[in-house]
Amino acid sequence: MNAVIFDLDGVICFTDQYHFKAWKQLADSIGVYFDEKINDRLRGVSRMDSLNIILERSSKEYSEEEKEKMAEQKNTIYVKLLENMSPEDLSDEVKETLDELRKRGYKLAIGSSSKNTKKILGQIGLKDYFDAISDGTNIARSKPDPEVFQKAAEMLDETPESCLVVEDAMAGIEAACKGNFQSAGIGEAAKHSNVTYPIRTFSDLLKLCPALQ
Ligand code: B16
Ligand code: MG
Repeated sequence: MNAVIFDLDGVICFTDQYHFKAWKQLADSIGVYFDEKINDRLRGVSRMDSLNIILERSSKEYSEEEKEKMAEQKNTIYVKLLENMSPEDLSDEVKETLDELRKRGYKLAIGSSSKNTKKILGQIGLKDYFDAISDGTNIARSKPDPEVFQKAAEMLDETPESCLVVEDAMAGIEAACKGNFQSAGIGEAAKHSNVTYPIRTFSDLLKLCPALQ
């Protein structure tokens, strides 16, 4: 392994509560039921795919144009909530593990479905930290398609086989698997039947990644 590709939301930091608040506000405004359990299904899934999951509960059919508008409304609320994030939302464990992996010689990248990746990295003080950022702005297909990780590997000039993907979402482990990446699953993703390494906590990565020559 030469490189580690990290998912952002749920791995490096936690934006769940903001996604939830913003989707809830949108769902309430159109009278559609939405709860934490449905929110769990949105992990790692793109904005439009998330909206389609939420609208499964709606009796009304919406046009693509109306859906675009709703997704935009949700994003405006979400981006405003992201202003609450600061370097304090980056845990010491995550920062120290990242620094140690870099010291051990690994290239480090982000592979996130979020179109707000750069904004979030800026808020938590990691704006120029990673060697590559592949996110919702440079892909056509979202997880479980492997494209976001394939682009990250290309940016790093590495093959999928030489990269470890770190994910918290089932869709992310599926994507890693389809793309021939090794994977480390944290939280829910540790239970995926195809995960290469289930991990309990972020710093467990240090057990999987010895110093490179
Ligand atoms: P945005 P990740 C994902 O980020 C989130 O887990 C998912 O809930 C969200 O819908 C998606 O990003 C798109 O986010 O609306 O900001 O473009 O886990 O892939 O880092
Ligand atoms: Mg995630």
